[in-house]
Amino acid sequence: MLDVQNSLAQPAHAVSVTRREDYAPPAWLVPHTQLDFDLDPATTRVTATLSVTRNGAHDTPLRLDGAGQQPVSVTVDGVAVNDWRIEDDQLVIPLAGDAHEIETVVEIAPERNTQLMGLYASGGNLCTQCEAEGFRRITWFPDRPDVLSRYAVRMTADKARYPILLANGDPVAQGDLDDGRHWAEWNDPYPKPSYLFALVAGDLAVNRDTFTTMSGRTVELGIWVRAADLAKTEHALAALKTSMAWDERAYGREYDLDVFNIVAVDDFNFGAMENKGLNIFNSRYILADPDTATDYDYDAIAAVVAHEYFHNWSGDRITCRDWFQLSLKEGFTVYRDQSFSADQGSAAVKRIEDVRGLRAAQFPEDAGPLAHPVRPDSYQEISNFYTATIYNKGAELIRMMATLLGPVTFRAATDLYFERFDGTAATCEDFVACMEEAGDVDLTQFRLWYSQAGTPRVSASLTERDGRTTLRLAQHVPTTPGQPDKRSMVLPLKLRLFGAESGRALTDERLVLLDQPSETLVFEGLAERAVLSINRGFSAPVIVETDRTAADLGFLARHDDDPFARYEAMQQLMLDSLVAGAMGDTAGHDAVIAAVSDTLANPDLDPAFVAEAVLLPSESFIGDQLATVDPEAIHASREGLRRALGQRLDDQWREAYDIAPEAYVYSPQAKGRRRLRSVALGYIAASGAGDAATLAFSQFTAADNMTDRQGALATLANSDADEREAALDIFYNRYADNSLVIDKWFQTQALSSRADTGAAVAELVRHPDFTLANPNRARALIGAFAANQRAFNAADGSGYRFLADQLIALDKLNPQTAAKLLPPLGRWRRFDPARAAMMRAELERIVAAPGLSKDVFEQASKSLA
Ligand code: 0A1
Ligand code: ZN
Repeated sequence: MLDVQNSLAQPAHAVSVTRREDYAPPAWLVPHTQLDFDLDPATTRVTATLSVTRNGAHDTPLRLDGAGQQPVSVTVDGVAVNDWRIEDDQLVIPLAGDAHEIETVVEIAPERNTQLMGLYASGGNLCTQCEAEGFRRITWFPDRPDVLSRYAVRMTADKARYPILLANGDPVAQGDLDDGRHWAEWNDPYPKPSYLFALVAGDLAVNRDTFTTMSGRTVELGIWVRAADLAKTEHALAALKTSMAWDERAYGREYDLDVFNIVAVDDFNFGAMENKGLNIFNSRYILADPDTATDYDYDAIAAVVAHEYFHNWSGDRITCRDWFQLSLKEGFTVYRDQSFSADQGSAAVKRIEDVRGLRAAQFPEDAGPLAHPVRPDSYQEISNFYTATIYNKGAELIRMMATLLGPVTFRAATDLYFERFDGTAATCEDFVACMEEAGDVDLTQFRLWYSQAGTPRVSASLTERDGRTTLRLAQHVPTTPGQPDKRSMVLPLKLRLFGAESGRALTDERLVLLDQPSETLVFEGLAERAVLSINRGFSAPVIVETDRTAADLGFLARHDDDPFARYEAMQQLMLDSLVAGAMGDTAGHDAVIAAVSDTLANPDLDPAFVAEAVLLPSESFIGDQLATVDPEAIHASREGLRRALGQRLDDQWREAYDIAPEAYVYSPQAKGRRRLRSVALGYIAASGAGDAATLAFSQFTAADNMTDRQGALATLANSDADEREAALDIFYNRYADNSLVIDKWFQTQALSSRADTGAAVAELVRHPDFTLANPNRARALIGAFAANQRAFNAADGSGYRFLADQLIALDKLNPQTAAKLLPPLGRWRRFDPARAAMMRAELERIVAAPGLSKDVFEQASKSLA
């Protein structure tokens, strides 16, 4: 093992930590902001005029955030001044009075902005991204979310190159200039923080529609894309209108401006951004047609469109006081978008998908070196806190409060919240206090969910004696970095007992609040031996350990009336068998095969549910159950069970696969059938059947939609068949000019279960279409590879070295995106000493890389600690 004790290199910059406890209100407010942009990709001149007012009695100077730019000029009340100074990237201006007008002029270079924060160029257009701290890269400003200002924006640009000029709020005026340039003015009447500012200048076409709000106002909707993509905006536009109507119905929230614009750009660090009245999207969450987008893409587009739209209230009208409160808007908005999606199709399948996502991303985060509370206490770089914990665990917290209050009271509580905090920058505490007040409940102990990191573990066991059935529940909250001692939390557990013989429910569903280290529940007079169904609907985001036997789990997988619990029983049955299989014991196969067979044969089940239920847990999730991850043993165990399932249930897979082909429609039913077919194809291939590659290849060529085409391609990509190369070539050539589909081509290869995937990926970074400059492309290849447990954790350390090389190269262009790729290296504690040492060595190499960003430094140094 390497000696790594004192070898942590120092970063080039001093580490500065921002702490929640240091929050102080802003010294100066900015009621009004006028921005004038003379747009040009090489040099854009930004003139900002800020009306500033002293906030309370103090004598501190005005401090405006910047990012290294030199002001061309500074004036106070129309007079040029030179008594300003620059201190720690802040422009410090002494001011005598209580209200002044400050004008600064700066020049910035959007075309050189590879970080994609601030004003940047994408696909020949200019656009902005300001959350969290991008506005300071545009102009000097108190760039913090609790400074709300009314913005008026004027843009001037070359008319031929940038015929469309958009900003927040409503268009006010526009006109032409003599020199081929034109201008437009926009005005946003709602005070907003700087992170919600946006502008777009480009050559864009629009898909327009209108929406009539519940009070009868007409809103002009527009989705702006490059002209060639216009036909791919229908689904997003429909989703937008459905979201607007849903938010009126479900939360009583009406849209508040006369226009709502969405712009799609190809280069974007995240999914999308909720800028007031001008959402900017990663094009992957807008563009769809059946030929290029999968069902998964369609669902994700609707979810992200809804998410950003819902932010208009949970984010824009009520924003966050400081970035420690990020989950106030994100957790709540994810909960809102999850509820929206659940209402559009199968709520049960949506819940299963959401929990699978939570377990894939958030549970490992909560169990590793980057674990942090939903409301963190400190950060070095806020961009690193756009995490599954803030978003997805945050959504689970809201869901638990909704469960505790019940739907009617929860709605009264959100009404209270929206009414009381409208137009302000609020805190997580404000939200909880509204829940408490409207729900007339005491959430004192519940608040620990915001402050304690780590996934609670619950153990549950049923015993029977003398006709009494006793349920023993105990909880344990693991230690996490900086939090050695944990207190017991409130865990809302829905549970029900079933008769092992009759299959009948023996009790009603109960909501048990486990708020002690352990508790005992006694059930008297049950007619037969009971089987426990617990954490139904995944009512608490916890890990439940039970002593249920394979027979009990198989029983629940067949009979539980809660679809999530039924899915969960099957998953547990599979997991137990897979974990045993990784130690060489395959005796558990039979019980899994029987339960899968019965599930496939059950005519009452929705195919979409069946597809989820019969899918084996991922290799990573199996690894999460083991003290030490053995990637090869896990892979072999999972492939072994897949093969056994494929062979033993061959007839049933073929029956599921052979359902009559239908012309493509996007509906929950059709989606479910496609999903089940593709799962069946995977099992047929896993069985080693001689015709599997032929089947996959003919599905690939005959498909009239991307779901079936990519499903077949993924199956072939895992195989050694001759058809593999042919399919990859056909796919590439067919979509060579569609970057979103080429991302799928890279990703499918990076996720392949073949033994040579590491070598293939190392080759693919040299492909002419590969670039680190586009975040989608970097994630499609590098991110997907790092998520491929077997390939990434190759015993010779080549996967670790490769990721570190790519990360160091990407950091020079785009620190935010680079930092997001780092966490797989931080999982070293979960591996054997040889792998752990190699992972640590790569983390050390990253920390020592010259000119490292603070984004990557924070992630890498915390991962080593
Ligand atoms: N608020 C956005 C997420 C987002 C955060 C940071 C960004 O900067 C690169 C972009 C988007 C959301 O929740 O959708
Ligand atoms: Zn969001």
